[in-house]
Amino acid sequence: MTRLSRGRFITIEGGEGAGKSTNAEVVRSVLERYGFGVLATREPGGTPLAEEIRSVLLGPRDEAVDPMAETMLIFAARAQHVARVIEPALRAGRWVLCERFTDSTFAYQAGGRGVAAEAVAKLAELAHPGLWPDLTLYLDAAPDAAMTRISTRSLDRFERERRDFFDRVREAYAVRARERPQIVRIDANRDLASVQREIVRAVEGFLSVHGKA
Ligand code: T5A
Repeated sequence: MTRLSRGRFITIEGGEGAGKSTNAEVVRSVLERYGFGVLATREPGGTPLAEEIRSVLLGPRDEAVDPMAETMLIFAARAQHVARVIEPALRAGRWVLCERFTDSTFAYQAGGRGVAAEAVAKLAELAHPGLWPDLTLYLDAAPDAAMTRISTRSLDRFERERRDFFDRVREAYAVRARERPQIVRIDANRDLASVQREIVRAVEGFLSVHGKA
């Protein structure tokens, strides 16, 4: 097995139905082919406590959820996930592949809900000081087409939002992708085979630079 003293942290981002779960498998298989041990996880969630918070966040409810309360619940789950799962794995030299992380909070809570981006940045610094993804694959898909892909599922509290919410989420992702060179935008509107070819290219490009001790 290829072993680095500290593993690398890779995240997959994008809107609903963009293909994160489907393509996480592709990323994992490339990393394993190159000999890296991979821990695959997701947010919100990834530990028993954080999964409980996920259920609270995603379940439908009659009470309107205050955007800052929602943001703090997400960061409570994230702090637990980072402390108990992500950091120990990285320290042990494993690579962590996480579906969604703080870029989701910039997109959904800042972009979608209107929470100040500065507040999200402050909470991020408290919940995961100094930890940011080494590589983020951002699957950019037009909301209408991506929602059609998941239309046969029962929809969670976020997926029931209106179209303009998802437009704001997408715009916030676009801003984030322009600001952070670690974010690689993948056009996820194309057929799955084309998307996956580009993902393999992006991961192999990353490995050629960051896959060595
Ligand atoms: N949230 C989360 C926040 O608001 N703030 C935060 O900080 C965090 C971390 C989590 C929710 O929480 C919110 C955002 C979310 O609403 P989730 O289940 O983790 O929810 O995320 P979702 O985006 O809801 O997950 P989905 O399963 O809906 O989307 P995926 O994983 O992006 O899509 P996937 O891979 O399941 O694919 C969906 C379908 O599309 C097909 C697949 O085969 C599958 O059938 N597909 C394609 N079809 C054609 N062409 C392609 N290119 C395709 N790619 C995939």
